[in-house]
Order: sequence, then C-alpha cells, then structure tokens
Amino acid sequence: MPSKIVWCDGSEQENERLAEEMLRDGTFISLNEQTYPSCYLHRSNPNDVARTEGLTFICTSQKTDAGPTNNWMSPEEAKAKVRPLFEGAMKGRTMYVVPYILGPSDSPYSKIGVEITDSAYVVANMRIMSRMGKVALERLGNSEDFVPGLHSLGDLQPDRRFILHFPEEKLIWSVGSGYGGNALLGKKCFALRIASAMARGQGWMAEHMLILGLEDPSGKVTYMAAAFPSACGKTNLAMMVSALEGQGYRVWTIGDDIAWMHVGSDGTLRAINPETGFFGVAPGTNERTNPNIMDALHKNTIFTNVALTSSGEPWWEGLNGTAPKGITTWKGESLSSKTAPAAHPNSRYTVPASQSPSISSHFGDPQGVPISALIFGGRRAMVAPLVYESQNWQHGVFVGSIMASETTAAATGAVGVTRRDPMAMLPFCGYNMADYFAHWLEMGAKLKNPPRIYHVNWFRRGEDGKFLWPGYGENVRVLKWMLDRIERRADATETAIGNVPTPESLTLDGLSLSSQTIRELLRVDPNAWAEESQAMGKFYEKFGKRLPEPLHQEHQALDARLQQSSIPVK
Ligand code: SAT
Ligand code: MN
Repeated sequence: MPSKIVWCDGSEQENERLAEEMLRDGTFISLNEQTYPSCYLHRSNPNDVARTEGLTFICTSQKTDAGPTNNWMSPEEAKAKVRPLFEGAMKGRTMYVVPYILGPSDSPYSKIGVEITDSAYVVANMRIMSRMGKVALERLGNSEDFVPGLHSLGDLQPDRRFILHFPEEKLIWSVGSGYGGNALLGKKCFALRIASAMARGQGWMAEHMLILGLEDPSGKVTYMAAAFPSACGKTNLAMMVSALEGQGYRVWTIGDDIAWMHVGSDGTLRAINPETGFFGVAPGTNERTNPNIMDALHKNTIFTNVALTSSGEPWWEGLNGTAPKGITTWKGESLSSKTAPAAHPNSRYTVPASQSPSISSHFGDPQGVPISALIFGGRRAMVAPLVYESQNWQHGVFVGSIMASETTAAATGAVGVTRRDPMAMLPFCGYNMADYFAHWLEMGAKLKNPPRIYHVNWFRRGEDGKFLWPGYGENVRVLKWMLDRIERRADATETAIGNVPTPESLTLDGLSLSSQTIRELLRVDPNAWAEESQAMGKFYEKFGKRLPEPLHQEHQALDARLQQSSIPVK
C-alpha cells in the first residue's frame, strides 16, 4: 500500500534526487564537499548493524533439502508467518522498483533480479553494487526470467525480522532490516543463496570468493579466486598493492566478495564478478592495509555506521591513530568512553569498483577470466599453517569442506569463536551442504585442467599472542609461491595435510622474519591436527548418509597419515 511507486532507471539525475531526499529526511548526512564529494554517511538503527543469520531461512518443501546447517521453514509456513509483516508496511511511503543485472550486461553468465523496496538507501547501494535500472530492463525485455525480491524495512525490530529464500520458486522476501546483506537482495540473498541453488541445477558454481589476477614480470596474468568468511580480508587481498611490485608482481582486481564460475568452452573454469561495487569493512582500513581503496573512497561513496570528524570526514578505528577531538560516534553521540569504538566494528563503505586503481581490464569481460588456483582461508590463531596445497581436486574439496574460522562482527553474535565454515559458505549456501560438497566433486570432473586448490591462514599467532605474518601487501609472497607451484618451479614438503612450502621456496627477501618464525608459520603439528580431525568428524556427522563417500575417504586418509607421521615425509 505505498503512496508512491518509483521505477528506478539508475540514472545520475535519479541518484541525485534520491540523495537530496535522503539528506532532507536525515537518512543521509553530507560529508565534506571538498575532500569527499558526492559521499554520504548513513547511520542505521543501532539494532540493525549486521547480517542476522538466526533470522535467515531457506524455505524448501522438504526440510532435508535445506540441510542441517540452514534454518528452515516450509514455504507455506514462512509465507503465512511473514505476509502480515508486509501488509501495509509501505503505507504512506515510496515503493521503489529496482531492476538489476548480476554480471556484465553482455555476458551469457549474467542473471537479472528485481528488488522491490521502501528504502531509498537500499536503492542507492544497489546502484553502486549492481548494473541497475534501464540497462537491466533492456536486457530483460519481455522475458519473465528474473529473480523477484520483496523488501521492506518494516519496523526494524529483530523479532519481526525475516530474511526468507525460496530456492524452488527463485524468490526472496526480506523484512525488518535495512542492513547490507539483509537488505541489498542482489548480494548474499540472490548472488549466493538463490544462485548457489540455481548453479547446482545448471552445472555452475556461485561462491563466496574474491577474484584477482597476479601479473608476473613477463606481463602474464594468472587468475585466482579465494574464499574467506565475511570480514577476513577478501577486499584487502583482492585490491592489494603488492610488496613485490619492484620484482614485477602486481595484483589486479576482478571482485572482492562473490564469484560465479562456469566451465568455459575450452574446459577452463571461467569466473565473473556479479557485482560492480565493494561493500567493505571500514575499521582497520588505511594507507598501509589497503591504499587502493583509500584512493577510491574519496568520491561517490556511501559510508554506513562510521564516525564523523568535526570537519565532516568519515573516521574509523585503525584509520590513523586515536579518535580526533570533537568526533561524533556512529550513533551520532559525542565520544564519551575510551573503550567503546567510535565507528561500529562492522561499519562499511559502498564504493564503485571502477574507482579502484587496481581494477583489471577484464573486470567486465563477458566470458570471465580463467581460474588457475582456488584458495580457501580462515582466521585461525593456531593449527593452520600459512599456506598448504592440496594433492588434487578431490582432496582440495575436502580441504574446503573442513574449513574453520573465528567469527567476526559481520554477523550478529559472539566474535572470535571458531566455527566450521565450509568454503566460507556456511551462511550462504541455499541448499543442503552435503549436496553442495557433491556438486563441488562433480564440477572437478567437468574441468579439463581443474585449478589447484590451496588453503591459507594469515592469522596465526605466536606464543606472545602476536600475529606471526605481516599480512596485507606481503600476502603476495604466498600468491607467488602458488604461481611458482603451478609453473612447477617451487618446492614443497609433503605433510599429512598437504604440501607446505619449504622455507627456501618462499620469496621472503625484504621481510625481517626470523627463521624460527618462518618455521612456526609453516609448522604442521600432528597432535593439534589430530584434535582438528576429531572436530571435522563431528561436523561431518551432521550430514549423515548424505555426505559424499569421497569426503569420508579423504578424512580417513588424513587420519591414517597423521598417525604415521609425527615427522613429515619428504
Ligand atoms: O552484510 S553483508 O552480508 O553484505 C557483508 C558480509 O557479511 O559479507
Ligand atoms: Mn561476503
């Protein structure tokens, strides 16, 4: 029952009009026009600052099709429960119709969605994050092949908030949140949850992965895709300024969050980025950790829940020293306590990808880029070494399936708790995860030259509790080792979990790491891994008989190798 309906065309004029309206009603706060032209601050409701996984449902007719790792409601129950929350929700408000393309507008791999929303903030974000408006309607033409998404802010109360996915109907309903992944329905809801279910049926993959190109001194670019849980550094890795630039190694960005991957006509795995922007975590972002994004953030950017300086600039913890005098917190208050952060830990920027100096010339390539390496990574203080390589595709799928990571502020709930997060898809897989593992195994067989599969951990800590690895731009050294493995010029030590670099095979010049630190970074402790293996077994039990047999076999083989090898074999 909206009082007004706006069909969004994605034009500059429309964007300006919406921004003016939001400035008038307080949804947007303007920033310093000199240093941050066309940039805005949005403060969300303090109870609506992250994805709410407990309120996110996969609504399939059979419960087992959602699987043991998803919340489930039957489609009938879900609709009966949530329809009343939508009834009259837009009374007196404007309803926006937002058509968008996920993927390059001329790519055979792209898909169309239409989001209906009563949030102008969502419209402004969707315009940065996707190819929105006229271009999408033109591609759609008379076709009915699009994913409808219904969104309303509702009353923003968590007990009246639901993020519902109907993979059988390819439909999304979201009510009660205006935040990121809950409300920008093209992102996690379509591009991951609905798309993963579509991809399984259609023989492709929708993954929670960044896509980057590593250029070598000869100018050749090797593409890699990497899965890390939310707020574990995908954006920073994808946009990195390489510490080995002097030696001719550069990183080019294709995407920072989602990869859609198809088997190309040449038998390679081709990846496109369905998105056109970055919705990245602000805290910790600075000139050292991500100089490219710092460059990009100074125009046409929406900041959400960051702090505001007295000169009208955005600020967050980790930007530069301590909070400047006169700062206003993300809640719009003056900073009273020294312990409470000024910016919310999950505060974000929404910035057009095209503004990054690191953007690849293949960013909009309709055929995507050929992927030579897949990388899994978590945030682990212990156990997982800096990097290891799987033996083959099946072993690599096993490695992805047993991934674990410490939780972050990207979702509501406790932070720092280790949880199993297979392929970084735990919150994003739109169907039974056991079937998802089976789909991964099947995809390998369709590829002529399946990518090598690696696991990395930038977050290992020493006995003093400090990170052992410097991370950020130095991570290129690990990417270079992968490239050298692919090109068969780097050595590795075979261990129970996979191939670990020999210290000599890593390019570490210019880094002042002691040989002891390097040994600790690469160490595979059979006792710690035996414990890890038990945790894997517990996790696997959830899936019962549905878990693919090859993964059971890989798990048993790991146990056997762990028992044999307290000492690594050469
Ligand atoms: O809020 S989002 O889901 O878009 C960000 C994230 O958690 O990755
Ligand atoms: Mn993400």
